[in-house]
Amino acid sequence: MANKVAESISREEFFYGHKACAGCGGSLAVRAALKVLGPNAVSVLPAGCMSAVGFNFPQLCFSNNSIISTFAGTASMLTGVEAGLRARGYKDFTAVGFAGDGGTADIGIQALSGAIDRNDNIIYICYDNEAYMNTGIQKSGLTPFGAKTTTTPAGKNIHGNIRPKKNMFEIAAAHDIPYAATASVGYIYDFIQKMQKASQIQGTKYIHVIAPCPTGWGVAPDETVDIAKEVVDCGLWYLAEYENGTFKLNHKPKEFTDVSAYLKKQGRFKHLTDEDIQIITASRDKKWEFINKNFEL
Ligand SMILES: Cc1ncc(C[n+]2csc(CCOP(=O)(O)OP(=O)(O)O)c2C)c(N)n1
Ligand code: SF4
Ligand SMILES: [Mg+2]
Repeated sequence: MANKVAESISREEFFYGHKACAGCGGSLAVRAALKVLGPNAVSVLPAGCMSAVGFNFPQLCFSNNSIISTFAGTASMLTGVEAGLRARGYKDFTAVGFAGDGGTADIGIQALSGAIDRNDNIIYICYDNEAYMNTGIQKSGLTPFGAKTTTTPAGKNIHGNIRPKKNMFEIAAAHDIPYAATASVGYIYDFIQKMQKASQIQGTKYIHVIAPCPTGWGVAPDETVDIAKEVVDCGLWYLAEYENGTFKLNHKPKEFTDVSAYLKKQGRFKHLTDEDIQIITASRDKKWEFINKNFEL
């Protein structure tokens, strides 16, 4: 399965020459997604790292048509782009958005909810690096429990973020969206396949891809892909789809790898105590109880 995808993927590049940090997972997600959608993708990027590193006048680092939206307005601009091009008689294009976790789960959630409700024919990708990275690593609604950010510091009395990560994939699915999926840049073929599938479905599509940020996570640039794989293998993230009213699990690890090993290799979790790690492991197990009960394999 993997080879077929590797063979079919375009050698053309649509996102290059950008100024992302070495090892940026978000830029990997954008690059792979655009390779699937091709030159007729019209991308919308709100304020966030991918617009900051991709639009550097006079260098536009997208070779397809691309535009920056307001921070909150990714989905509403996608709606406008899709309707406008359709009204002008264009048929062969894909309106695709690339918004961060803050731009999706916090400030952009209302516009996204509206677009799903209207079932606009768009693909919305949330590249999740688990904090507001572009403005210096602040907590978002998708920052996991225990992570140290500049707004959730770690000290004697408080050990990083005290709130759990929002269930954004399930929130999108709860709208009865035609297609929603989770992914990780550590399982890039799975992501590419989901992009291909989304490009063939009519209506709103939501893909939530874990995209580590070495700068904010405190890992080396060459660890991005491994850490994005490990978060799935240790059960803190899962690869799933929602289609025709049904949740489907795409990958079930036979045995989870060590949560503690995953956490301890990242600067943002270095302060965690054994007790904190137990809390994280228990919430993983609770989540998997839900997944095993409600998701088809
Ligand atoms: C209305 C508004 N509020 C705040 C900002 C400042 N701002 C720009 S990018 C950004 C962080 C974006 O975080 P996220 O969506 O997670 O994307 P990332 O930078 O992590 O890629 C913020 C707060 C803004 N541009 N507009
Ligand atoms: S700060 Fe993080 S998300 Fe932003 S460009 Fe650098 S690696 Fe990518
Ligand atoms: Mg972010």
